[in-house]
Amino acid sequence: MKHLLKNILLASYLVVSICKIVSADDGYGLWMSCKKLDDTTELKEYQPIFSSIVIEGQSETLGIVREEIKKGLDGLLGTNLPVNNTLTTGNALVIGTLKQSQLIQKLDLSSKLASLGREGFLIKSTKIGDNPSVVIAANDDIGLLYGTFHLLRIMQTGQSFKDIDISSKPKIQYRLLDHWDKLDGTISDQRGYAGKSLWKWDELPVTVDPRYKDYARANASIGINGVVPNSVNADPTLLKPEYLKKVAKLADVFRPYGIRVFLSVNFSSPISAKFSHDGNRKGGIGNLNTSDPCDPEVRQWWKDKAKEIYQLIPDFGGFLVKASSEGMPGPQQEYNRTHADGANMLAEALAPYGGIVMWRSFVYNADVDPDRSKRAYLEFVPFDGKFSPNIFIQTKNGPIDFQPREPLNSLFGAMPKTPLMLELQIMQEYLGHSKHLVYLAPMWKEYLESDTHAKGQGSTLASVIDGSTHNYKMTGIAGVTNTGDDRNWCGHLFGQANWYAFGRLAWDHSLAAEQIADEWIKETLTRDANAVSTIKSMMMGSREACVNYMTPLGLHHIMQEGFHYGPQPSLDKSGRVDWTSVYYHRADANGLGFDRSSTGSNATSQYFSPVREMFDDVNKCPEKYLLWFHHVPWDRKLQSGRTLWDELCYRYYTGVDYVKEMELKWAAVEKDIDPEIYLHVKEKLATQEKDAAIWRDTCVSYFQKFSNRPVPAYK
Ligand code: GCW
Repeated sequence: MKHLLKNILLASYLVVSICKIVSADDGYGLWMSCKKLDDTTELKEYQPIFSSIVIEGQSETLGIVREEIKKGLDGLLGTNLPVNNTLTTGNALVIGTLKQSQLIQKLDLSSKLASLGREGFLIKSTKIGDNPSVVIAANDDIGLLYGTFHLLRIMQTGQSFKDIDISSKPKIQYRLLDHWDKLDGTISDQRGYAGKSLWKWDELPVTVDPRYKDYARANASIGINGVVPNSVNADPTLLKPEYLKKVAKLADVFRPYGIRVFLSVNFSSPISAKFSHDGNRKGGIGNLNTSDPCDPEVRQWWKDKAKEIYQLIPDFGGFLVKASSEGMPGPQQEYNRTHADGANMLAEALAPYGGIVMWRSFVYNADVDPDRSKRAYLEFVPFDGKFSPNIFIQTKNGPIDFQPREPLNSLFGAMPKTPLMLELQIMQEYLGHSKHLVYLAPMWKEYLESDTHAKGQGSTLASVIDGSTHNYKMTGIAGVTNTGDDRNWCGHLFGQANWYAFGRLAWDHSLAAEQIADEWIKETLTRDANAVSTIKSMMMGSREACVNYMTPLGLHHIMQEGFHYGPQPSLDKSGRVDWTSVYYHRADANGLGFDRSSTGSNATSQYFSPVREMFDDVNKCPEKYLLWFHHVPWDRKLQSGRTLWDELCYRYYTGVDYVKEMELKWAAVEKDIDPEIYLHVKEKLATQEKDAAIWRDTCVSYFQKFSNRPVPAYK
């Protein structure tokens, strides 16, 4: 009897556990799971509209459109819809291009489509015969795929199709994800916050991990159209013939999803291995003894390499280059040549095939200029107009390095003749890695909306990079990705929201951060209205909270060296000052902050008027950048009426309090969230609270030694 009872208990335990496994969500499906809509009003509207799907034409991309629309609609509506080549039943969803679809040709859409380019699409409710229908139309199959994903987004977010008439095309041409993945599967400088690299180079080209396709699919769903699979600290090995075959295999998987492959290249690649030193950083897979960009043999080497690549990958995108930066070789120190010499050589090799060069402006040099933030401007602005037309200068949003908050990089607006490509970081290198919930879209919007005043008011960063300010012939944006081989892709489930938001903003930078959050929550977590608004409220303030508990009021770069996670406001063990926290915050008995005004390093002079004067004047400088541009006395009164010291403490405390509030809010939505995801996020938030408090306590007690004032009580 006892035995029987034990067996029954064991059996029921197993059933419960299996159910849990089946129902639990491990986050792999991202924002694309298309679970059945449980809102009956929506189902009532959607079901009759979509009684069949009609797709005319054939191509690999159209095959994906068929697969996605069927899976998506069946999932959302709980149906098993037929996908036909011709219209047979009444109300249908018709998907096609002008070229391949007779139904679309009859609808008089050509003038609308004419302005949508290759990637744009329209979604419109219309009548075919007497039957109300919805159409997705585009000029090219890739536009149809983007339109398909957008239609599913409309349904997942519960919008109506009544009189729907949407035209959409990307505002930016090159929308790339940059990986910092190394060939051994680790991520450069231990930045693998979501596990190891997705790319299994040792298995390619024979075995193709099915995950590559899922990755491409996720990217296509948000409009990403290019991928750099390897780190900017580039290993030249990837340019060897056997590796190029592996890259070609990846390109084959990505192509039907509208994604082109680009490669990070090492400037010293043409040098023979026997001349290389310092491991991979200094290069060498060629047979030359130089990589001087003005040497005819070096130029020929790159031309031959480009030819070899294009034979394998006809739509290859081009090269990304980190040159003369952080130990990477380049034209400058080694050969006394310029950035333009280096970039133009590579551009010349790629130009015959339509390839581009993305030459990074991330340079700093302690010997030449004691204020690192000024370096890129000084090195690049003099060469405006000297770069070949197929070159982008790829520039980080801020002048230093992906800090929780920086002012805009002064290069934007200052190179009217050279297309600047914006580099953002999705991976939260300085914003709590994959341990902290920090929604980055509000930060990216802050930059995109920053006004450079390059051509008067309204010359925002967005208008610089989308080409409207200076009529750039090419436009681009890149995001350093946060993806890895963790089951949920990003380590933190909410890291997915940043990947999603990057793609959405790359397509349309005018979207509001809040709208993107709204979409992502409904697609990924829950459609319950209260829960959606609670989660949105957690996300929207999370970046400001992170700024507050790490680096409030314009402080920056006071994290641990190397690992870039916890705080380290003091000198490191070596006692070195250059480029350590002490160099950046400059705390002393008088006050805090780096004087970059005209009385200090004069970095403010790199901005256009009136931004320059605003940053330069301590009375006008926005407080969020105060300690970035000024050394401010501890007792100076700020807008709140508090002194600098009190305000600093206040910010550190409110930052941590926000994390506590997020924990309470998350607990309040438990019933609306998948249990596995709920627990995962709950644990992450607990870590975030603990580590945010470490930031606060470390920084407040460190700065107190200089301010010599008591920590005020706020509660
Ligand atoms: O942010 C710094 C990182 C390095 C990175 C470098 C860069 C890949 O700490 O890990 O190198 O920037 O952007 O090149």
